[in-house]
Amino acid sequence: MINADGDDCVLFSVSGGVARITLNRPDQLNAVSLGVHRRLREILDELESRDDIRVMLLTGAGRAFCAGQDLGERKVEKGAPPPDLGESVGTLYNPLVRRLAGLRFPWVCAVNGVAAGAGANIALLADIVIAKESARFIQSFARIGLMPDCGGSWTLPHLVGQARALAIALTGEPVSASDAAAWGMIWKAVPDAEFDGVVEDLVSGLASAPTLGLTATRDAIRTAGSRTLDEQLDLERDGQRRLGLSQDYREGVSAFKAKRPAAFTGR
Ligand code: T3D
Repeated sequence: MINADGDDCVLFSVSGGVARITLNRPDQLNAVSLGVHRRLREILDELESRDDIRVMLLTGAGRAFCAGQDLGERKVEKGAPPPDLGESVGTLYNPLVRRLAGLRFPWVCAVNGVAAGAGANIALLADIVIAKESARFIQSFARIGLMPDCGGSWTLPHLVGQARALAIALTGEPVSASDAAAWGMIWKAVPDAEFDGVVEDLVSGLASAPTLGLTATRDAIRTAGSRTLDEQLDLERDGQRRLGLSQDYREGVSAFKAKRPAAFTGR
C-alpha cells in the first residue's frame, strides 16, 4: 500500500511539559492511514525517550476527532485480493494501543468532534476523556461487517457495563457526548464554546502536578479489577513506599507546611 501522507498528517509539539498530538487529515475526518500510523510511531518513540513530558494531549483538527481506519486504503472491489485485517490490527493498531496504555505520564483525549471505529476506541483509552457537547462516539464497525478493535470490546463493557456495551456495538448508533458522560464512558461533555479553554486548564494543571503519583494512581485504578482488596492494599503500600521517596512528596509536604503552592517537578 502507498503511504501518501507527509509528516503533517499528525501535528506534534512539546511545551511546558505538555506533549500535544493533533490528528491532521481533516478532509478525511482524520481517518487513520498508514502515514498516521508511521507518524504516531515516531512521536511515541520520541515521547518514550524523553523525561520532560508530564502530560499528553491527543485531539483532532477540523470538525472530527477521528473516523477510524482510512477506508480509502481498503481495496474491496471485485477481483481484489482479500485483505488481511488481522495483519493490520496485529502489527499497527495493537502495538499503538499497547504503547498508549503504557505511557509513563497521564494522557488526555480531547474529543473535538465525531469519533468513529478505531477513532472512538483510541479516544476511550485515554486516562481522561473530555468531549465537545456536539461530539459523537460511534462503534461503526457494525456498519461495515467488522467487530470493535483497539481494545473496544474490553474497554466498553468495563466503562458502561455489558448491556450498554452490547447495544452500542451491535447497533453502531451514535452516542452523544452528553450520554457518554452520563453513562461513565467519558469524564465530561463541555459546551463547544468552552471546550478549548477547559482542555487547556486541564492539561496545564496536569503538567504541574506530581507526575509519579498520578501515574501510580492511574495504574492502580486501571488494574484494580484483576486484584482482590487484599492484593490492592499491598499494591498501595508498595506504591506509597516508592512515592514517599520522590522529590514531589517532599515538595508537597513542605509546601503544605509553609502554606505556599507546591512546585512539583515530576520527580
Ligand atoms: O482495516 C483495518 O485495518 C481493520 C481495522 C479497522 C478499524 C476501524 O476503524 S474500522 C471503521 C472504519 N471507520 C468507519 O467505518 C467510519 C466511516 N465514516 C463514517 O461513518 C462517517 O464519515 C462518520 C459517521 C464518521 C461522519 O459522517 P459525516 O456525515 O459527518 O461525514 P461524511 O460525509 O461521511 O465524511 C466526510 C468526508 O470524510 C468524506 O469525504 P468526501 O466525500 O467529503 O470526500 C468521507 O469519505 C471522509 N471519511 C469519513 N470517514 C472516513 C473517510 N475517509 C476515509 N476513511 C474513513 N474512515
